[in-house]
Amino acid sequence: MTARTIKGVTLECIQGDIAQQPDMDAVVNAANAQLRTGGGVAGALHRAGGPGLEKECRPLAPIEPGQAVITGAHNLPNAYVIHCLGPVYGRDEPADELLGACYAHALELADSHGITSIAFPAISSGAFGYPLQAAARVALSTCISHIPELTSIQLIRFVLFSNQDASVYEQQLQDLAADR
Ligand code: AR6
Repeated sequence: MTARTIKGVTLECIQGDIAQQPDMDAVVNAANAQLRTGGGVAGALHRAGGPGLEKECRPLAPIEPGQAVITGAHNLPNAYVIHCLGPVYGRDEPADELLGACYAHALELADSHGITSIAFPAISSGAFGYPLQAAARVALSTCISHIPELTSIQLIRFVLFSNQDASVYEQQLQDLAADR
Protein backbone atom coordinates (compact mmCIF):
# COMPACT_ATOMS: atom_id res chain seq x y z
CA MET A 1 0.00 0.00 0.00
CA THR A 2 1.23 3.46 -0.89
CA ALA A 3 -0.35 6.62 0.55
CA ARG A 4 0.29 10.34 0.14
CA THR A 5 -1.46 13.23 1.86
CA ILE A 6 -1.88 16.45 -0.12
CA LYS A 7 -3.57 19.48 1.51
CA GLY A 8 -5.24 17.23 4.10
CA VAL A 9 -6.60 14.68 1.61
CA THR A 10 -5.02 11.22 1.64
CA LEU A 11 -4.68 9.25 -1.59
CA GLU A 12 -3.91 5.57 -1.25
CA CYS A 13 -3.45 2.65 -3.66
CA ILE A 14 -4.19 -0.89 -2.55
CA GLN A 15 -4.72 -4.32 -4.05
CA GLY A 16 -8.23 -5.55 -3.27
CA ASP A 17 -11.88 -6.02 -4.23
CA ILE A 18 -13.99 -2.88 -4.70
CA ALA A 19 -17.01 -4.77 -3.30
CA GLN A 20 -15.18 -5.35 0.00
CA GLN A 21 -14.31 -1.87 1.25
CA PRO A 22 -16.47 -1.60 4.39
CA ASP A 23 -14.59 1.40 5.79
CA MET A 24 -15.49 3.62 2.79
CA ASP A 25 -18.57 5.88 2.62
CA ALA A 26 -18.80 5.46 -1.15
CA VAL A 27 -17.54 3.01 -3.74
CA VAL A 28 -17.38 3.79 -7.46
CA ASN A 29 -18.77 1.47 -10.12
CA ALA A 30 -17.13 1.07 -13.55
CA ALA A 31 -20.62 0.95 -15.00
CA ASN A 32 -22.23 0.27 -18.36
CA ALA A 33 -24.52 2.88 -19.96
CA GLN A 34 -27.65 1.02 -18.82
CA LEU A 35 -26.39 0.84 -15.20
CA ARG A 36 -27.04 -2.89 -15.18
CA THR A 37 -24.96 -5.67 -13.77
CA GLY A 38 -22.12 -6.86 -16.00
CA GLY A 39 -18.64 -8.32 -15.72
CA GLY A 40 -15.73 -7.03 -13.63
CA VAL A 41 -16.50 -4.24 -11.19
CA ALA A 42 -20.17 -3.87 -12.21
CA GLY A 43 -20.72 -7.59 -11.65
CA ALA A 44 -19.00 -7.59 -8.27
CA LEU A 45 -20.90 -4.52 -7.00
CA HIS A 46 -24.32 -5.62 -8.28
CA ARG A 47 -23.85 -9.16 -6.93
CA ALA A 48 -22.99 -7.81 -3.51
CA GLY A 49 -25.48 -4.91 -3.66
CA GLY A 50 -28.41 -7.14 -4.57
CA PRO A 51 -31.43 -6.52 -6.84
CA GLY A 52 -32.37 -3.28 -5.05
CA LEU A 53 -29.26 -1.63 -6.47
CA GLU A 54 -30.22 -2.38 -10.07
CA LYS A 55 -33.80 -1.28 -9.38
CA GLU A 56 -32.65 2.10 -8.05
CA CYS A 57 -30.34 2.47 -11.08
CA ARG A 58 -33.02 1.81 -13.70
CA PRO A 59 -34.63 5.29 -13.88
CA LEU A 60 -31.19 6.96 -13.93
CA ALA A 61 -30.08 5.15 -17.14
CA PRO A 62 -28.78 5.57 -19.76
CA ILE A 63 -25.72 7.64 -18.92
CA GLU A 64 -23.04 9.05 -21.24
CA PRO A 65 -19.25 8.52 -21.15
CA GLY A 66 -17.78 10.81 -18.48
CA GLN A 67 -21.05 11.03 -16.53
CA ALA A 68 -21.57 9.92 -12.91
CA VAL A 69 -24.75 9.21 -10.92
CA ILE A 70 -25.20 8.32 -7.26
CA THR A 71 -27.39 5.71 -5.55
CA GLY A 72 -27.65 4.01 -2.20
CA ALA A 73 -25.46 0.97 -1.65
CA HIS A 74 -28.22 -1.52 -0.64
CA ASN A 75 -26.52 -4.72 0.60
CA LEU A 76 -23.00 -3.39 0.15
CA PRO A 77 -21.21 -2.32 3.35
CA ASN A 78 -21.12 1.35 2.21
CA ALA A 79 -23.56 4.26 2.20
CA TYR A 80 -23.40 5.11 -1.52
CA VAL A 81 -22.42 3.79 -4.93
CA ILE A 82 -21.32 6.31 -7.55
CA HIS A 83 -21.73 4.88 -11.05
CA CYS A 84 -19.39 6.18 -13.77
CA LEU A 85 -19.39 5.32 -17.46
CA GLY A 86 -15.81 5.35 -18.68
CA PRO A 87 -14.84 5.72 -22.35
CA VAL A 88 -14.42 2.63 -24.51
CA TYR A 89 -10.77 2.94 -25.54
CA GLY A 90 -10.38 3.62 -29.27
CA ARG A 91 -14.05 4.60 -29.68
CA ASP A 92 -15.07 7.35 -27.26
CA GLU A 93 -12.89 10.43 -27.78
CA PRO A 94 -11.12 12.35 -26.36
CA ALA A 95 -10.54 9.35 -24.11
CA ASP A 96 -8.38 11.11 -21.51
CA GLU A 97 -10.91 13.93 -21.07
CA LEU A 98 -13.83 11.54 -20.78
CA LEU A 99 -11.98 9.37 -18.28
CA GLY A 100 -10.91 12.43 -16.27
CA ALA A 101 -14.53 13.64 -16.27
CA CYS A 102 -15.57 10.39 -14.56
CA TYR A 103 -13.23 11.05 -11.64
CA ALA A 104 -14.06 14.77 -11.47
CA HIS A 105 -17.83 14.19 -11.54
CA ALA A 106 -17.61 11.37 -8.98
CA LEU A 107 -15.64 13.60 -6.60
CA GLU A 108 -18.10 16.49 -7.07
CA LEU A 109 -21.08 14.22 -6.37
CA ALA A 110 -19.39 12.67 -3.35
CA ASP A 111 -18.41 16.02 -1.90
CA SER A 112 -21.92 17.44 -2.39
CA HIS A 113 -23.29 14.47 -0.38
CA GLY A 114 -20.90 15.06 2.51
CA ILE A 115 -18.98 11.86 1.79
CA THR A 116 -15.63 11.67 3.58
CA SER A 117 -14.12 8.57 1.93
CA ILE A 118 -14.42 7.20 -1.60
CA ALA A 119 -12.92 4.15 -3.29
CA PHE A 120 -12.33 4.01 -7.05
CA PRO A 121 -11.57 1.03 -9.29
CA ALA A 122 -9.48 1.55 -12.43
CA ILE A 123 -12.41 2.74 -14.57
CA SER A 124 -12.23 1.70 -18.28
CA SER A 125 -9.11 -0.44 -17.84
CA GLY A 126 -10.87 -3.82 -18.07
CA ALA A 127 -13.55 -4.61 -20.67
CA PHE A 128 -13.25 -1.07 -22.09
CA GLY A 129 -9.56 -1.59 -22.94
CA TYR A 130 -7.89 1.58 -21.60
CA PRO A 131 -4.16 0.87 -21.03
CA LEU A 132 -3.63 0.72 -17.27
CA GLN A 133 -0.65 3.04 -16.98
CA ALA A 134 -2.35 5.80 -18.97
CA ALA A 135 -5.59 5.25 -17.03
CA ALA A 136 -3.68 5.49 -13.73
CA ARG A 137 -2.11 8.80 -14.73
CA VAL A 138 -5.52 10.31 -15.65
CA ALA A 139 -7.15 8.97 -12.46
CA LEU A 140 -4.46 10.19 -10.09
CA SER A 141 -3.73 13.53 -11.76
CA THR A 142 -7.46 14.39 -11.97
CA CYS A 143 -8.03 13.57 -8.30
CA ILE A 144 -4.91 15.49 -7.21
CA SER A 145 -5.92 18.54 -9.23
CA HIS A 146 -9.41 18.57 -7.63
CA ILE A 147 -8.15 18.38 -4.03
CA PRO A 148 -8.26 22.19 -3.49
CA GLU A 149 -12.02 22.20 -4.25
CA LEU A 150 -12.94 19.36 -1.88
CA THR A 151 -14.73 20.20 1.35
CA SER A 152 -15.76 16.85 2.88
CA ILE A 153 -13.63 14.15 1.23
CA GLN A 154 -10.60 13.21 3.32
CA LEU A 155 -9.66 9.82 1.83
CA ILE A 156 -9.51 8.73 -1.81
CA ARG A 157 -8.63 5.06 -2.22
CA PHE A 158 -7.72 3.37 -5.50
CA VAL A 159 -8.54 -0.34 -5.35
CA LEU A 160 -6.68 -2.45 -7.92
CA PHE A 161 -7.60 -6.03 -8.58
CA SER A 162 -4.06 -7.39 -9.09
CA ASN A 163 -0.78 -6.73 -7.34
CA GLN A 164 0.72 -5.79 -10.69
CA ASP A 165 -1.92 -3.12 -11.30
CA ALA A 166 -1.48 -1.84 -7.74
CA SER A 167 2.28 -1.44 -8.39
CA VAL A 168 1.59 0.65 -11.49
CA TYR A 169 -0.69 2.97 -9.48
CA GLU A 170 1.78 3.14 -6.58
CA GLN A 171 4.59 4.23 -8.89
CA GLN A 172 2.41 6.86 -10.55
CA LEU A 173 1.24 8.19 -7.19
CA GLN A 174 4.83 8.53 -6.02
CA ASP A 175 5.80 10.34 -9.24
CA LEU A 176 2.81 12.70 -9.28
CA ALA A 177 2.90 13.48 -5.55
CA ALA A 178 6.64 14.27 -5.81
CA ASP A 179 5.76 17.05 -8.29
CA ARG A 180 3.48 18.77 -5.74
N1 AR6 B 1 -12.49 -5.01 -7.59
C1 AR6 B 1 -11.57 -4.12 -8.07
N2 AR6 B 1 -11.20 -4.08 -9.37
C2 AR6 B 1 -11.77 -4.96 -10.20
C3 AR6 B 1 -12.74 -5.91 -9.78
C4 AR6 B 1 -13.08 -5.92 -8.40
N3 AR6 B 1 -14.00 -6.76 -7.90
N4 AR6 B 1 -13.11 -6.65 -10.86
C5 AR6 B 1 -12.41 -6.19 -11.92
N5 AR6 B 1 -11.59 -5.18 -11.53
P1 AR6 B 1 -14.12 -3.46 -15.74
P2 AR6 B 1 -14.46 -1.14 -17.54
C6 AR6 B 1 -10.67 -4.34 -12.33
O1 AR6 B 1 -14.16 -4.38 -16.90
O2 AR6 B 1 -13.19 -1.41 -18.24
C7 AR6 B 1 -18.51 -4.33 -17.29
O3 AR6 B 1 -18.90 -5.56 -17.77
C8 AR6 B 1 -10.27 -4.85 -13.69
O4 AR6 B 1 -9.13 -5.69 -13.58
O5 AR6 B 1 -14.92 -3.79 -14.53
O6 AR6 B 1 -14.80 0.27 -17.16
C9 AR6 B 1 -19.58 -3.29 -17.35
O7 AR6 B 1 -20.84 -3.87 -17.43
C10 AR6 B 1 -9.95 -3.56 -14.43
O8 AR6 B 1 -8.62 -3.14 -14.13
O9 AR6 B 1 -14.61 -1.96 -16.16
C11 AR6 B 1 -19.25 -2.47 -18.57
O10 AR6 B 1 -19.90 -2.94 -19.72
C12 AR6 B 1 -10.89 -2.53 -13.80
O11 AR6 B 1 -11.36 -3.12 -12.60
C13 AR6 B 1 -17.77 -2.65 -18.74
O12 AR6 B 1 -17.44 -3.85 -18.08
C14 AR6 B 1 -12.08 -2.14 -14.65
O13 AR6 B 1 -12.59 -3.27 -15.34
C15 AR6 B 1 -16.96 -1.54 -18.11
O14 AR6 B 1 -15.60 -1.73 -18.44
